[in-house]
Amino acid sequence: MPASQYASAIIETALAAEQPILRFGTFTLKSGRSSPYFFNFGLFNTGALLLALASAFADAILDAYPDLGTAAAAPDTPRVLFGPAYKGIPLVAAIAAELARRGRDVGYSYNRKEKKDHGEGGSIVGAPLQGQRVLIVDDVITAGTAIREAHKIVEAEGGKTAGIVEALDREERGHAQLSTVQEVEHELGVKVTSVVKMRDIVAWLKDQGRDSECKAMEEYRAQWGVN
Ligand code: OMP
Repeated sequence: MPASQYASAIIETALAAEQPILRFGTFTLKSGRSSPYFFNFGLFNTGALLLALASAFADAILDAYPDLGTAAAAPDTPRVLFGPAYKGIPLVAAIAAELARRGRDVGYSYNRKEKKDHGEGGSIVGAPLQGQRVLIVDDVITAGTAIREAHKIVEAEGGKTAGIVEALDREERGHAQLSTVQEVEHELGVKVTSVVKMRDIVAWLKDQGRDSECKAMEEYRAQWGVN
């Protein structure tokens, strides 16, 4: 499926939700930047919304790794999905279930935030990461703090980060001229795949003739975006 198709599907789902998941206005980000839009992935909070999100993720993942979960998967294709606590937990479970529905069975796991010193022990729940090639699942990468943390957890468990898939790439500058996503790709030596990019939102707004919102997005991109 073309990337633009699952990107606009998720944009439309986000705008149509009872509590709008994608909003236009003025929002202060974790980074302190003042943004004309905000995507709140915590609001994919019904079964139907979660399924729509998981399905768009599955589309993006299979686009990036067509052999994932097949018997013929290449040695460097990820084997396990990892969802960092807390937001990554329902997400990774739903994506794994959606991939299985499409005949692609892969392991999934997530971390506990609290250390457990009895019972099964350890901080990872689900498929073991030891010796595995791991695809980290996340919602938004802005400054990259959360994703670098998730990478450390994977490596500490003996896994190898083989890729990252995120719901939204805001395509914003990181520390210098590269975007945060490009910085993370260089630093960790892996590909970052996204379901929606900022440019998809701009294209969608243009398509709908929502000129003032489109203009605000373009201005923001001129200030914080990358070439
Ligand atoms: P980093 O850990 O700095 O990469 O920031 C990621 C976080 O940004 C997410 O987990 C959200 O809390 C937040 N965020 C969104 O969820 N949606 C947006 O559109 C923008 C942000 C943000 O604050 O930049």
